[in-house]
Amino acid sequence: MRVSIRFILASALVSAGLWVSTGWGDEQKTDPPPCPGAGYQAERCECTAGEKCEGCPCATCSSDENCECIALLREGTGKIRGVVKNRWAKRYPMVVYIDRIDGKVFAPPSKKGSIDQTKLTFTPRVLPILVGTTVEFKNNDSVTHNVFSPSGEKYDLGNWDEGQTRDHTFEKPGAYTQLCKLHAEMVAYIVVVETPYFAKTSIDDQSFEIRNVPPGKYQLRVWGERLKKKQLKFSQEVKIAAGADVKVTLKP
Ligand SMILES: [Cu+2]
Repeated sequence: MRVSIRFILASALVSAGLWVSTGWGDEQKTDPPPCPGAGYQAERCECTAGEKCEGCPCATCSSDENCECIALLREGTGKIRGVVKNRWAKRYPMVVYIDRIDGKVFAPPSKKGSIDQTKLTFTPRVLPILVGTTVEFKNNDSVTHNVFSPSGEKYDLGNWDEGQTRDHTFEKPGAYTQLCKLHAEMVAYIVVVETPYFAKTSIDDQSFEIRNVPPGKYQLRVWGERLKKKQLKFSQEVKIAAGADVKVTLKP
């Protein structure tokens, strides 16, 4: 049971009025107080300064970029953890996702996805999003950049200089190769999926984790920029029960 000591301790501190915020950017990081309401499980996640933490209904991030906050595993859901065994997963992140859930359409998040351009590189290289999500393309380089994609419904957002941004909303699922007409070496991939249940693999150990999956039987799929057509058709069934922590090995 991971409704951990940290949770209990934090609850006790909050109810005793002893919670002291040190600012999360301080050297001694202190967990923010958990959301009120029982049955939540504390998990770490990354988030953006000043915004609500993804997956957490009450925690707001501090002024630090990419600070950590507590995300919460929603009650009655399960977690899928695992690794992707494929040689390319050691070089490029892959996206593991629940393909689709019949009869279910998910509202896109109000929070935009983000791709930055610095040092003639798109960051991140791979961005998985839920269909309908708007992505903000930044330019934090001292040179002009362009953003276009030859994939799917195609887009060309034009050229712009440092400090400006452009938005694009992805209305159809699929993998969009993201290029810059001014710098042929620049590439990124936006992977638009039909459920919010997706994760990116780590280059270090090829692991991934998908949280807050409602109970059910699903098909897990894998996208990778170097995977061949046949490999992209790979799928593996996974069954989730409330509170489950399911471990899988995927070999596309
Ligand atoms: Cu460019």
